[in-house]
Amino acid sequence: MPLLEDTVGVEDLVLLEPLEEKSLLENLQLRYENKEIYTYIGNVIISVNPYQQLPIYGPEFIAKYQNYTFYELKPHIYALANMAYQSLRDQDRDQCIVITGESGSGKTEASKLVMSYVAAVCGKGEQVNLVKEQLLQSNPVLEAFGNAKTIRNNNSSRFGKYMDIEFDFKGAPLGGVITNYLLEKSRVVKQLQGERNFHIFYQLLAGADAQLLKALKLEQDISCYTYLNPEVSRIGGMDDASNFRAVQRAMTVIGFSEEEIRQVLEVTALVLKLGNVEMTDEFQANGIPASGIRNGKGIQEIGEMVGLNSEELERALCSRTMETAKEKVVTVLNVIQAQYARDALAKNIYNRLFNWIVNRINESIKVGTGEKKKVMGVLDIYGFEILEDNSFEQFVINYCNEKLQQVFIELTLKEEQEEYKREGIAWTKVDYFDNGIICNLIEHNQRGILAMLDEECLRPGVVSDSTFLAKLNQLFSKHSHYESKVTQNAQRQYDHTMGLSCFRICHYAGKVTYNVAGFIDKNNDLLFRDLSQVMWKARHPLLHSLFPEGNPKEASLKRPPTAGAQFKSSVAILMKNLYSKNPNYIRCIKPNENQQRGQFSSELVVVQTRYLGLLENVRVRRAGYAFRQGYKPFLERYRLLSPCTWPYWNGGDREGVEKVLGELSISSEELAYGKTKLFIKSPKTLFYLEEKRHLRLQQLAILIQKVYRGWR
Ligand code: AOV
Ligand code: MG
Repeated sequence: MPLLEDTVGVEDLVLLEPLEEKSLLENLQLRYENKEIYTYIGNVIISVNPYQQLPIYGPEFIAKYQNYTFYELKPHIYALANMAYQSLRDQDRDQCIVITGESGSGKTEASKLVMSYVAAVCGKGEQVNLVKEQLLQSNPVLEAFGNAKTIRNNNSSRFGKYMDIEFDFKGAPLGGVITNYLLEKSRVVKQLQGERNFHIFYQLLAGADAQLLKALKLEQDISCYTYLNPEVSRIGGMDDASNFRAVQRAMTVIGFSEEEIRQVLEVTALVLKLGNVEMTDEFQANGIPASGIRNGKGIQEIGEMVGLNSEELERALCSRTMETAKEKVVTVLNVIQAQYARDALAKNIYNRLFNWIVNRINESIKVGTGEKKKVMGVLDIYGFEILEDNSFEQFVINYCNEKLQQVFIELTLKEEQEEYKREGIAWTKVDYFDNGIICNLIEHNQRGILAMLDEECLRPGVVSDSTFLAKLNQLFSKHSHYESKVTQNAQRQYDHTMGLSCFRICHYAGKVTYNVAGFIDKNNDLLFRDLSQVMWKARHPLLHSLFPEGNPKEASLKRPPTAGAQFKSSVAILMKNLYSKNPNYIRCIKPNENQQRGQFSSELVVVQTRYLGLLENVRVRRAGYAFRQGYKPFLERYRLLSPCTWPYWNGGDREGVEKVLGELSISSEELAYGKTKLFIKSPKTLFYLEEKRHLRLQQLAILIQKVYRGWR
């Protein structure tokens, strides 16, 4: 057994001596430098991004991990996937796999490794294989439309994703459901220096043949499009053209028809072309600034492609109709406003297209109701973000992470303590920081920041980002996790890093300063009705279906929920979902900022280990017991170690376990007998038991051979 041989550092941080931040980092670094990227804290797995292909994946390794239990082999994501899958299949416990970490730490790769492991070990047969293939092929499609190159990660997911994979009672996959969270749609119209738009745009231009380009009325040259940053067109190691073909193939496998694929590409092309619609004020009338469209060719082509009257489209882009119960007033927009309307439309179309794709995939992979299902959820969601300039997006992303931390605390730490209590085992209390207070600051129904933002968005009269900020300052001046210039001045703190239009939240992971500029607008997330109405009129079936509220008959004066409110309710559903399952954690760490193999920056890693709460996690785990198991399965596994319990045992499970362990040299401090479970303090003891069992199995095998030969 490869156990404990060629171990680099400690494989489970529970075994770390002395236990402190420095030794924890050194251990991770030592292991990383020896290409050991996985390390445990009990059943939590830490994964440090190797930025290179390591020869530790694939069928051979899958087969290996399939046949051993968690602690028997080197730490590996496969071991975690195996544990989760087996307990789903054999113990009927729904599982979730929560993957967190900052941008570029390896979450998406980890989620794909989990999925491919599960696909490899679960069920066989033609139908099952199709389901597996569809589930796996959803990845390239979602990545094409939802991922982009950022400064931090060449393949950064710009949306959050939760996927429930559903299994039948035997553990064969039936299908799944994907939920997506908050696509970063601002990227459609503008990218930071060194970043790209969503992959699909480049894939389409690089991969489409001349005929398709012609049909979509596209030029191949990236510099033709204002929505595409010309400075980065290619990414090293990424072949846009061949990825385009892969995406089309994947869509076909999932079940998109040829017609649907064409329509998706048409809408994608439409977004690109919309960016080139140039606004001008040469249409200024009577001295009032008014906009119009300079080069009519682009809008003409858009009109032809999606079956729209281009004059109507132009009108919708350049003017706004205000409707009251009695009358309609049309105002012309100035150039800035018209550009804003155009960009809002592009972002909206793309965002809706993305949601449509997710729904379409779900339609293909969803499982009929009625069947009893076992579920494994995989969550790959944006990690905590502290950027130089933090806005509404960072605010909601960090809120989500705050909630996930709460699940982590509740489920891992609290549950740990409570289990000891339930089992009647003595427990020394470990203090930990409960971030409930921060969650509350953000999400409280009447008095939370999101509620205040909604209130400001809905309040009649003059509202702005600064009236919103003033409200927060007033309400939270004494809150221990809230700061702003105003509250600082009141306390005579002079902090030059804090701008006047900012507030700061002391998150569990660190302080983040948010600039309120744009909060109201982004939260409102309204599209002018003129635009939704004209989109609805398009003869293009897909585009038309994306704007149901454009139907004048359906048009209601009631406004849709704000972006913040929507996000909050989807996070609440997610939390409920996670709480109902048995959690498995993958904590991803990014070792350097350069996407380079072999580089381990302790300064960068320490920040992450802190906000992942790793040290605290180890402390709790150590204060208690690393391993626990019900008496019955434990006895089943180890009863062959004692002549009292092997081959026959008629007594109770717990007595049997006591008999087995009583004969081994294990210190009594290592063990605790709970009401229904046995607890073992350190993994070493478990290794020892496993080794004993392994030797005994070998002896038994030899014995059986002898008996067999004797018979012949
Ligand atoms: P993320 O999902 O955590 O970032 P990714 O999973 O996209 O990060 O990983 C970033 C890159 O690191 C990948 O494209 C790979 O090149 C490399 N990588 C990650 N894990 C592995 C691995 N196990 N083996 C080899 N290479 C790996 V973001 O989506 O930006 O938060 O929003
Ligand atoms: Mg990702």
